[in-house]
Amino acid sequence: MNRKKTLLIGSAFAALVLVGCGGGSSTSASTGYLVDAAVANADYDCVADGNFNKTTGPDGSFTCTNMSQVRFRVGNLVLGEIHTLPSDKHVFPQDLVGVARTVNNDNVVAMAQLLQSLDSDGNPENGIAIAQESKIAVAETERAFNPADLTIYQDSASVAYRPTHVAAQQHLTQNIQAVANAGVNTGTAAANAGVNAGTAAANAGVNAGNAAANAGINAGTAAANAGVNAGTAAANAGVDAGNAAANAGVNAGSAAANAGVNAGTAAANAGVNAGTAAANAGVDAGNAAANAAHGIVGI
Ligand SMILES: [Ca+2]
Repeated sequence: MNRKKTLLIGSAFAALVLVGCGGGSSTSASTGYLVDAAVANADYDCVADGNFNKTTGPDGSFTCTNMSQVRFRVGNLVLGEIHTLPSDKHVFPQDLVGVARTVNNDNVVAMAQLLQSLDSDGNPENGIAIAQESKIAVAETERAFNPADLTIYQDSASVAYRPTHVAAQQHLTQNIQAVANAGVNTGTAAANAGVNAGTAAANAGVNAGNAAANAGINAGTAAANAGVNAGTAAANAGVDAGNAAANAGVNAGSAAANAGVNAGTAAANAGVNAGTAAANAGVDAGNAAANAAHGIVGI
């Protein structure tokens, strides 16, 4: 490969600095993962970004701003390209070959066999880490991966572990299923979280509504009670005033009646006295006349 590595690495560094400075939403980087199991220290080129000679992280991660053309390599051996980042952000050999994940054709399985055999500890179950010397040895000049040349690549890289077609296919299928399950679990957890948040918001709304209704009821009750109290006080005041007026009338009437009775009694007494005096005078006059007829003069 005749890439100008120093210049290109410098370009990649400048791009990272720009991303780190938050160079705008239209240029934000995306991260995907190169997998059979996670493939660490593989090479990739963000072709659409113009950034080349990058290596995948320990988890197989790769980062480009524009995913419309990303090329994956093991040294000079080109595995393939993607032209969009899969929705689950994982790139399997099928994605590099350009077939469905359900397809395990010879090209796909041979690529899985190569990646698994390049694992530095010969145990793809714990991830695939490609040693630097294996990358350099696997192909001296740039070429496209050819499933017919699998043994040549393995011999060039002096690999110790060479999984069979069946074993490599099983390992690959298991990891595809694991990624799919992780996606389902993530989706379910997100859905549950959404439901819980919605329920909590609904409950909060109901509680707020109940509190407002109770506050309204309390205010209404307090106003009603205040009205009743005021009415009762006014009624009591009216009753008191009425009672006082009635009592005053009764007292006045009683006084007037008593005065009439007294006056009548006095007048009657005066009549009686006058009658008595007149009667007495008549008696006296009669006595005097009788006495005179009997020759009694005075007493
Ligand atoms: Ca390993």
